Amino acid sequence: MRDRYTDKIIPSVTSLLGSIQDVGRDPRRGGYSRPVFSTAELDLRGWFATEAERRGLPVETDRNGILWAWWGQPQEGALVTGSHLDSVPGGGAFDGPLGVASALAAVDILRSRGVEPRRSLAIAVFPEEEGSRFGVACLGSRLLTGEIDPDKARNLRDADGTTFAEAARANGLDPELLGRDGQALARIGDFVELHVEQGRGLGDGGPAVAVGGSVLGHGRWRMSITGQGNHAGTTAMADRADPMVAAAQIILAVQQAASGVEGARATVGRIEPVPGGTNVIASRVDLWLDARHPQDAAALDLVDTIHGKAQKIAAFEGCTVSLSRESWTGTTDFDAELRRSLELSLPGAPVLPTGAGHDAGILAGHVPAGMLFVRNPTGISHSPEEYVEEADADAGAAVLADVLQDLL
Ligand code: HGY
Ligand code: MN
Ligand code: MN
Repeated sequence: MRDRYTDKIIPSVTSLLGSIQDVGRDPRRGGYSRPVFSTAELDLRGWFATEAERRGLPVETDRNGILWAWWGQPQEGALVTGSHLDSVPGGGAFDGPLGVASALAAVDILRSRGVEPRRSLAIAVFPEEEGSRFGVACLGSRLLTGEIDPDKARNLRDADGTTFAEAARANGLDPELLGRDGQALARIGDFVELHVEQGRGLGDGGPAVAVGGSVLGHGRWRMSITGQGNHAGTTAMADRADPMVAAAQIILAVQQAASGVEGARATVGRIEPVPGGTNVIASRVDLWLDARHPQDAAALDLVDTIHGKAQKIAAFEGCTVSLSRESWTGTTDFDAELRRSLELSLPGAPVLPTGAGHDAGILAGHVPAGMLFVRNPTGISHSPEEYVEEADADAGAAVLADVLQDLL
């Protein structure tokens, strides 16, 4: 792409993303599966370090596994941009990597303009933003800010039973050092995350980039429904306490309860019968509820309603149900002053709320944080159909460069 001020050729965001397009492809689900510390995510970390060092930005990994690429000395009050590289199972190519690639392209653009930063600039890459492996979204930024207890984080387990402490140690971190990092936090004077839009707020035509206004409150709860495991062929229908039958009714109850609350969203996207045999009546079913609402109390009330319905359904089916909260972040407005600065850099750009959680949403409770969203013509995300046109991706990087230049 050509920079509009210098007319110099800059590696396009699309070409940067093209160099990782085969990393972590998921042949079964389609799209990408890049859980934290998997081979795929480690390859992406390597790609980022190579691209950053190629630009003269030394990369360091902090005690929470966050990558920091520095233009200038690490210092308090620096300007930080970046995003994440991990994905949901079968995710798209842009959720996370677009923000990282755009940050690298923005550095190229600023260099081509001869910008000499008056304060250091860093590109940060946060681990486990999706919470796909260890269950807690934005785990890296929650650790950095102290929003999760380090012991709870250390003991999180993935589907194979590996703890986050074990995975962290296997990847060169000292699990005992996980937790709030005041020095790293002090280095963030402002944080700006560019992200693919997850929705259609930008529509067609018009500006390709919007300013983030707020992040919808969002939480995750695990429900375990316990029944009586038995043989599928020798157990009469009247003699069953089948947790799968209870789960089916509970999932329907989730959809009905959320549909009745204006602005609410509730989803069961993951269900795991135990033991999970075709000819076996399950003994237990675990399912995960994702619930969100602009008003925190409404989200929590909705979960209470769902829990009450689940208990009645389970009892009717001769089962029991337990509910435990795995993560929660209330609705967060981005820093007003930083948002105004972003709006000044993007005259006429819409200001959009987002229903998706982001590291910027966690950081916003601790440092001035803001977001930019780049048009996704499908509006679809957490799916292989997530998309960004090349011209819009390059427009996003150019706007990010403008914003960083104004803030530098
Ligand atoms: O779940 C979310 O909203 C985010 O994509 N982690
Ligand atoms: Mn994301
Ligand atoms: Mn996501």
